[in-house]
Amino acid sequence: MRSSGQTLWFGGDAAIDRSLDAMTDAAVAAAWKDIYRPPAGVALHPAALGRLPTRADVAVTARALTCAVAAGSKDYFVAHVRRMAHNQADRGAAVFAVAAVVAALRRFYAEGADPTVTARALPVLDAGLTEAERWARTGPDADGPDRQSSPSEPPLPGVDALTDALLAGRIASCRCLVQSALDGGHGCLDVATRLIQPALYEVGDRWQQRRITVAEEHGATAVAAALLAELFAVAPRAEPVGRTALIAPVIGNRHVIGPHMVADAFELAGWDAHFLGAGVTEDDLFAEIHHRRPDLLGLSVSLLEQVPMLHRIMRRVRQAFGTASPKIVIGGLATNEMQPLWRWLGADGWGLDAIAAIDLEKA
Ligand code: B12
Repeated sequence: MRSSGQTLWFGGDAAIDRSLDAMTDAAVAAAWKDIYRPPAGVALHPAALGRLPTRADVAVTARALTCAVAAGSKDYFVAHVRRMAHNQADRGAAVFAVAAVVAALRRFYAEGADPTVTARALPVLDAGLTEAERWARTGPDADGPDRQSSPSEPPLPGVDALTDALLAGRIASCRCLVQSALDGGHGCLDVATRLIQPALYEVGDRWQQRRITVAEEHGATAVAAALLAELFAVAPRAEPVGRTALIAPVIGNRHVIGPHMVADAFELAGWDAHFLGAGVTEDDLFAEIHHRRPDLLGLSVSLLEQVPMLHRIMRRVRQAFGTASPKIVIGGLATNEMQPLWRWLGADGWGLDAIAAIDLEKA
């Protein structure tokens, strides 16, 4: 894991946050126009177009900038730029595209923004631009993004066999593999995190490498969800601890198995745990927090582009509840691939997986 000092240089100012939020759409439109404005009389060659950034790249980076400024963390924006450059390299696109996006955003904020916003945004953009230009000169470095996608404990034997059985939709074989791990003395949480989770990661890798179809991936996921439901239904529960946890994927995150597993882990540990599925609106999430008044709010992000929404919810919760705010713990693949993120965003904790999430609360 890369270590990086936390850079917090302003304490959060709601008015500036609002101006920044309001400017994001204008920044995307201006930066997009800027990148695609060829010099007079020059038409962009179609081959160049495929290597240039997409509007989605611009929007994701503009939102990451807003989030970084609101969180007061240059480090988060630099890490975002690095991740974007890796993504560009992975999809065979030009790495200089990331520098082009950051430079276009910088021109917008330098020229168009109100002075207070400019003063906050430019140092963040400059740090990101330095990183993006370094990448454009040298190409991707070998170490890649922070990544620890395996569980906090080593995977159990049988991951490959389970992956194949999940993909073939053979639920009876899957049950046998789960049962033999349980018979081997492993608890339900261990089996979920160290057997079923790595099998799902393997499914994701095969899908990314186009070795399986989307339909196979969806089928495998459905079988895994059924296995997890069976597993947790019979798992022994600790005595009630009198604490409430509310666990939710952030708005826009459709990956629900991981946070559901975390909610189940809290339930087994004696918590009154509630899980909100995908598709919940921001208002519904807030209504649920008001209703349940949880001691702990666990938020899950799977993709890089979901991080700004995570931070927005964290800020809103703290503004709304002040000192009565629940403890906010974050997790999910995106946080595992950018491990200092929870500190940069000012969360109260982070868990690599369901086992680590529970340990965090025991500490
Ligand atoms: C199944 C799946 C889907 C399903 C999800 C269905 C469902 N019911 O959940 C569907 C089809 C919807 C889907 C969609 C997409 N997916 Co998808 N998906 C997966 C897959 C194969 C498995 C996800 C999973 O369940 N993992 C197992 C769980 C248990 O692991 P986990 O989520 O990491 O959770 C653990 C920890 O992270 C942690 N944790 C999680 N949340 C929290 C919260 C707290 C508070 C704490 C403390 C801890 C914690 O604890 C959990 C349990 O131990 C992954 C592969 C992978 N590596 O995960 C890809 C993957 C995540 N998907 C990916 C992509 C690209 C997408 C799409 C963009 C594809 C597309 N082009 O449409 C969309 C985006 C949808 C969206 N808006 O969110 C990529 C992400 C790449 C990246 N790093 O950015 C992956 C990694 C696949 C890959 N290898 O490329 N996906």
